[in-house]
Amino acid sequence: MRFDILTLFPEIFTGYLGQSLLRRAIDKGLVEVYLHNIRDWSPDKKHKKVDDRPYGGGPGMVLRVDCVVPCVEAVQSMVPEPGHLVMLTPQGRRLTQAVVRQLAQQSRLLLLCGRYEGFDERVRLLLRPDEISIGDYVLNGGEVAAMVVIDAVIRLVPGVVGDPEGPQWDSFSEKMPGLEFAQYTRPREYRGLGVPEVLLSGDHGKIAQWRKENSLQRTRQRRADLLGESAPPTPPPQNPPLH
Ligand code: 6GU
Repeated sequence: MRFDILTLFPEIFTGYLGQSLLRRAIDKGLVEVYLHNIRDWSPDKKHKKVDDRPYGGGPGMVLRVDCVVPCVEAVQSMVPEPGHLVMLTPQGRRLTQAVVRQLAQQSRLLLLCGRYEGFDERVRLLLRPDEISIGDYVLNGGEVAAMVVIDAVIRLVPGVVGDPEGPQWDSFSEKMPGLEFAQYTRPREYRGLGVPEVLLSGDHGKIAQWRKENSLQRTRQRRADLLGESAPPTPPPQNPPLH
C-alpha cells in the first residue's frame, strides 16, 4: 500500500516514519510512504507563499487553491493510479474502525494536511476529497490526524501485524464489537494485587468465558453506546477501583 502525505511540515513525520511498526512495514516492502511539501507548488516563486488573508476579513490565513490543487494533481499523476484523496479536517466524517477498514481497501491513499484556518473552499469543490476528522476537538493541523490514519490503516494491511489473526480481535473489529478484556502478565503478584485465578487454570473454555464476560462488563461500564445502549455521561477522571 502506498501513502502520499501532502503537508507544509514534512519534518513532523520523520520521527514516526523512522520508528515502530511502520518502519518494519516499510522495510518489509508492504508499505511505501512519500512526503510532499505543498510549498514546492506555490505559484509565488519568490517568497513561496502558500496562504493568504480571507476574503471578507477575519482572523487567520487560508491555504491558497492555486497552490494546493496543483500539488494534489502533480502527486496524483506521479504513478498511473491517482489514488484515494483524503483531506484531514475537523469538518470531515469521523474516523471509526469501519472507516479505517474502508480506507485499507485502497492501494493508494493521498493524505492532504491543512494548517491555519483551513483550505480555500474551492479545493473541496475541485478535488472532491474524502474529508476525515479524527474527533470533536481542534488540532493545529492535519499532520497528527494523518499519522493516526496511517497507524490505524497499516494494522489492516496483510503482513504488517505479526499475527494475521491479531487485528480481527482488536476492539471495534468484527470479532470484538466492544472493548477488550483485561490482560495480565508476570509477575503473578505485585503490591498485593494478584491475577484472576481462572487465567492461571489452563482451562481454555473457562478462560474464553471469563474474557467474554469481562469484555462485556467493561464495555457496559465504559462505552454502553457501543452496545446500542444509551451512553452514560463520561465520568470525570479518577483513579478507578481496581477490579
Ligand atoms: Cl483531521 N484536523 C484538525 N485541524 N483538527 C482536527 C482534525 C483534523 N480532526 C479532529 N480535529
